[in-house]
Amino acid sequence: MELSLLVNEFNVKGRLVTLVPFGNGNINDTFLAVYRNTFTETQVVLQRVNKSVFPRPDVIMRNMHEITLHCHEKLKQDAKEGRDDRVWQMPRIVKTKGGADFTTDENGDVWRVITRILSAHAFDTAQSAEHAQECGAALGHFHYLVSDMDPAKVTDPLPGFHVTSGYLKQYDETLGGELARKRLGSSMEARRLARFVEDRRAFALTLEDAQARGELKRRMFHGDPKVNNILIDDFTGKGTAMIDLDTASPGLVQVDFGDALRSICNPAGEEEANLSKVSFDEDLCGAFCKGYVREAGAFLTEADRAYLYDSIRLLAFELGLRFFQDYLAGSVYFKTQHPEQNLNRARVQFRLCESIEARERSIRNLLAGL
Ligand code: GN1
Ligand code: MG
Repeated sequence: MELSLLVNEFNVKGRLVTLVPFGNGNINDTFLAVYRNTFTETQVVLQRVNKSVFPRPDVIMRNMHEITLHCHEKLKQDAKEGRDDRVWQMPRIVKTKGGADFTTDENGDVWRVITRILSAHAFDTAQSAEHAQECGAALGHFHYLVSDMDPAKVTDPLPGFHVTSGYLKQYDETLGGELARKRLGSSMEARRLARFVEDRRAFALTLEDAQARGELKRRMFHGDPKVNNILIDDFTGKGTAMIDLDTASPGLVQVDFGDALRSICNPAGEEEANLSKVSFDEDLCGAFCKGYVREAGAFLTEADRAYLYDSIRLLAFELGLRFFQDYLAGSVYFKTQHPEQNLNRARVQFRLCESIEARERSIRNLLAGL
């Protein structure tokens, strides 16, 4: 179906004048739709939920419905009480003209429309310590928003997501395939990355083991709090919203913390080709933590704090492993623009992981002061 016909199934006022690709997501396809009338315009975001990644796109939408319902109620209440120094935002679902949360096209693909937060942008890399601090505040505020949500209202959107042992298993299965053997056989760099994985197998289970021992408990988390899922107000430079709620579900807040930091503290970004530019920036880490603790410090237990360093190291490792496995499997999960892209993304995350390991003592000191 033509995209313009599809977006017009949703209830947006005005006439559609622009429909263009939008954002840099690795999973879903995203478009910006601009509607105009004589006096003003409305901008919305149209997305196709990737059904080869998310087995149940309808579940994704039901979760989004529940999470936004909960958070919008809380935001309204907080605004009434004048609790915050800003207007925290969260996009809402735009319904179809028939009142549904999404529509399905002739290929069985699920499409949704959400409101666009205006006068705000996300960045692919941290721009400054102030930016990192605002990212911390935005994630902390998100954790505060979902902290009293009933996790039973949310269904696991992506079974196995952030279960590192599962990614290792998948990696091992991929290694047995013909394509993987060919790619490893012809590239010294790929073999180096394979050794990198082998050296960290035991460490990879740290968070899972802590959870099994009952030291860490699951609660609502975001699941994908990388820097370009955090919107910053163009005028004030303050964090205003966390976007991309597809993976929000019960999980470990440490995973969010680690994922946000592996993203924010690597100013070279996930696509850097020159590995010598990739390293973990402790000043950005300190700034992020300051913002996070201001909004959510009260939620962190002693046990939570004990695993913060490991989670930063682990999430860089885990994402590197996921990129590497996908490269060896023929890049079927993460979208790519060129054939070696997932290999390079893996190199970047593993280099970042090494940099985190080299700074262990000082990162631990920094985190101990939170
Ligand atoms: C994917 O959709 P996007 O680009 O925000 C991925 C994350 C990775 C990220 C790395 C559902 O996120 O887990 O950290 O790429 N999301 C999923 O850029 O796998
Ligand atoms: Mg995503």
